[in-house]
Amino acid sequence: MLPDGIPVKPVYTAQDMEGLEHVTQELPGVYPYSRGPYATMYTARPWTIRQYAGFSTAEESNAFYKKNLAAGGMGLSVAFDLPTHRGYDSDHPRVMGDVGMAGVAIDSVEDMKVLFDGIPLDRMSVSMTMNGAVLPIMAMFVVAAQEQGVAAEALTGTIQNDILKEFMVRNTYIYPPRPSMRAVGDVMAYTAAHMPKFHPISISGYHMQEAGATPAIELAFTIADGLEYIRCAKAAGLEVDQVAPRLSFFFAVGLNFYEEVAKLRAARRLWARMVKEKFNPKKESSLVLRTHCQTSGYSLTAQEPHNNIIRTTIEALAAALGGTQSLHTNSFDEALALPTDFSARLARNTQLILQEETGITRVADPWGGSFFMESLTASLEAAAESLLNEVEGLGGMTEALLAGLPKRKIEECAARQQARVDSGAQVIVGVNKFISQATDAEAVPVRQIDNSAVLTAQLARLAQVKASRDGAAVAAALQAVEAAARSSERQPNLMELAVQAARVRCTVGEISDALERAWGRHAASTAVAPGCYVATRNAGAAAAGLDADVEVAEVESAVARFEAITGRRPRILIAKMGQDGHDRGARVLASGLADLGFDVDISPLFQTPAEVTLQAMDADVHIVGISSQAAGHRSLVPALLQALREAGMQHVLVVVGGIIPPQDHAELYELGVAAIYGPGTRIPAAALDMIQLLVGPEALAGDKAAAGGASAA
Ligand code: MLC
Ligand code: 5AD
Repeated sequence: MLPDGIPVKPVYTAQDMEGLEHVTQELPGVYPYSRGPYATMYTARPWTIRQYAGFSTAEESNAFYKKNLAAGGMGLSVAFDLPTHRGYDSDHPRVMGDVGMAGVAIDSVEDMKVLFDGIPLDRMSVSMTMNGAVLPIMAMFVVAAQEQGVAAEALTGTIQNDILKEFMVRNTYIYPPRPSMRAVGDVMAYTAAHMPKFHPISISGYHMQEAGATPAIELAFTIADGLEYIRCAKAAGLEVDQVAPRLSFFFAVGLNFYEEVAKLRAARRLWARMVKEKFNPKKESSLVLRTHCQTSGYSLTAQEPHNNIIRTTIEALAAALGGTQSLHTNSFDEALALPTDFSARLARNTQLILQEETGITRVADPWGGSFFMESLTASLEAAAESLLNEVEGLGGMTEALLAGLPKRKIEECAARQQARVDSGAQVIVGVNKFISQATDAEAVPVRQIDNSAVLTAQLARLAQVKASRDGAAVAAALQAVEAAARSSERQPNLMELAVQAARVRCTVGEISDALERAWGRHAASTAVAPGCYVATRNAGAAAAGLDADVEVAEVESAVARFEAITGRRPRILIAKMGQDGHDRGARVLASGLADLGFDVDISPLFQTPAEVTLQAMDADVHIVGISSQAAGHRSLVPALLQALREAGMQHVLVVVGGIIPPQDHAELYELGVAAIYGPGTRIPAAALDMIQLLVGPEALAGDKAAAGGASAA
């Protein structure tokens, strides 16, 4: 049985093709494109090796890009830092810990020019992963190119500009959904008018799978998003044929090999059918789904990190056999830190070896006509279509989002998946089976970013930009952006105004603030999906003939004993600090611990240490659990410990989870962190460990030692 409930049989025959006879007639490059968007596929041109990268300053990222291109990379893909994503300049007090950490810091056109210095933008296609601050960043790209002598018309590439999935899973939104969709539409209208070779959106399922979605759910919600963006383009005044040929997609490719191949085949067919049915375009190219893929970050482990090279290779093969147009392969040190030069080279070479040494590029859609693959493709398509219809029935994805449907479905999947991994029903080699005593993780050197040096460099350039620009022109440009955002007319186009603002050296923060004055900032709900974790564990136990899951029962009795000793159940505040919006871990932990009997509070996203301290005091918690996925822990955790001490809350147990390189553990423990729970930690093990840290071993007395133990997990 696949995670989507699709059964898999040991053998497939011609009987499984009943009702599917028509698909045996399909050809690559021909409607409905299941077999690929191009007739010749990789026989004419292999997929683009496009490695997502960015860190520190524009200078350092530029040097990294040039090295990558010289060594076989075929396109660029920019990772911006979190302050930039969220519309803050590097000097904003909320973001100091995040500048340059998870991507490159960009404050103005001057940074953008350095980022692309010496890179021929008329020939090199550039992907920019930007959603929240899409208007200023896209505008700065256009202006930087113009000032390097390349007209907007000549630019090739892709801007992610997919805000719907930000509200679902990725969390780098700034404004509420409806005005955010207006910005998306204005970018599409601008590129349709001025940048005919550019893809104005990358409709992304990737982050849904990373957040827990099964392949069918990823497929359904991504196609539903795509339909919504065509409606959004129409609202911005475009015809379907002016936008659909340049829409682009982005999927995750995880380790479920057959299902991932089938997903890409089903995606093309479902999209072609839906667009034809709902919008009836005249151009054939409006029906063709072209996609980028990225191997799954979630599938990679901190334990025995070199195993990740193998996982990524298998995922990359699935993406290629599924017919992707462009691919990023993750680096093996993914679960520890950002890629080093060495790990990035291996990741890129994985694709070069697939393209140059294996011969897989010689045949278009080699799976075509396979009894199993065609049947699986049809099953996935049907599963996705039924969920897609549910979304359409609610009035499309914006309405479904506001009703909370997609987020809830994805979080339920994530909790169930965690329960299956924790119980061992889903095997992860080196994590819950074949655990090695080797200490490879400690031996892997990781990229450390000197945040204070990046910050100093950014502040200096910002000051220089602000000192040398025309203050009146800046004020007028920002005023125009704000006035247009406030107006209910859709003219002038916000991208046109953002370009003018970028040209006179308004910063990312200033343009974003002008929009925020008109639109406000979005705050997400903190409610989590309860019940799935323990229900899945107990269902697994029942299938094995047991009354209940033994480990779950063990934690529940430890919680009861804790309550008998202290008069309260263990209460934890799970908090996210800085601009790191990766909240799958935090939310799964919250729902799992709540199922196990803890009292759980969850902080809003993007908190400062002082805000977390206040919430911890208000809720009078025993534990603060910090989840950090974007390298902010080195500055934010010490600041939190300090703030707790100053508030007289030093008795509170502080535990940290997420992506914490082993090199940083000693320092965090020395500062007073009680425990670090890395990727792969089983929730019951962490629960027992925290109870024991709070009241000593007596709360666990009578139970056998916690299976696994948190530190080994
Ligand atoms: C290619 N071409 C062919 C062909 N193969 N023509 C005929 N026959 C064939 N067999 C032509 C295409 O038509 C096109 O020309 C040109 O060659 C380039 O091919 P492509 O297939 O369009 O590839 P590419 O330019 O690489 O574009 C791929 C894409 C694009 C359409 C998927 O949107 C893209 O590159 N996306 C990348 C997105 C990305 O990197 N995102 C990172 C997210 S990371 P023409 O003339 O038609 O253009 C992230 C992580 C996080 O999100 O959360 O932070
Ligand atoms: N450089 C390289 N890869 C990155 N990723 C995220 N940020 C960067 C970066 N700055 C990758 C990781 C992550 C996925 C979302 O993108 O693989 O899992």
